[in-house]
Amino acid sequence: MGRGLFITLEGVEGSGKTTQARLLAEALRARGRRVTVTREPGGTRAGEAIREIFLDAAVSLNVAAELLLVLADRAQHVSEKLKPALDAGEILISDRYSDSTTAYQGYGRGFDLALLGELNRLATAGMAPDLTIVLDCSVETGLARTRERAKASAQRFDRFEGEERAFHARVREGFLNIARGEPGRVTVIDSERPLALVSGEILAQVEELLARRCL
Ligand code: T5A
Repeated sequence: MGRGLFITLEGVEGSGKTTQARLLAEALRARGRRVTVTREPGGTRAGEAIREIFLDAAVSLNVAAELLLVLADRAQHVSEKLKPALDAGEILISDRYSDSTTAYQGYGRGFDLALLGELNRLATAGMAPDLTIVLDCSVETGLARTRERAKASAQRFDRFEGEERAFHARVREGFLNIARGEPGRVTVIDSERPLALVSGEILAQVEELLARRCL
């Protein structure tokens, strides 16, 4: 069994990650590929339990506690789900991964980036994505989309959706900085545009990588 391909989708709230993860998986499956779609926080039983606490705005968490919770989620996710899927030769699509921690807990909350990098390496056991797509849209567009959805389903804001605009702006800048620092792994795609245009560009990137890797 060969190694598969690990793709992560990143970006601010409402940038379209969940929708694009689903569309990408459908397109790849239609081409006969074996695909696993997963998410962080979550993706395992432990991870879904952690997600409940992590997102609950009514639960008080300081920055270190918030960081360590999401890293615990990641450590379990890597060993229980991500690594087995990759070892089985699948295409693995994760809706958020380690760049979200750098962007949210690092750039957003101000946690020391060097120490955060070390802790992320511990949690990932060194497993880095082959391709990361940052779906980039303005904070206003992203939050308007999530607010619209929350209104339609009568949901309350989670810990992050309720944060001030400046926090989300730092998170967005964080993702763009990560992309500037690792252009070989990270591609930024403008997700203000219609869904079909965005999904077409993502699929083209993935197909190009599959061809380059002879997969
Ligand atoms: N977090 C996570 C951290 O702080 N640190 C970490 O290390 C990790 C892993 C996760 C939260 O946890 C934080 C970040 C997050 O705040 P979540 O519920 O998983 O919480 O939240 P998000 O990942 O932000 O997911 P969202 O569902 O809010 O946003 P998505 O997935 O980016 O957007 P999506 O696809 O659900 O789309 C939102 C709406 O917009 C529409 C969709 O149809 C949908 O209604 N839409 C578009 N409309 C028009 N044009 C387009 N191009 C559109 N794309 C999507």
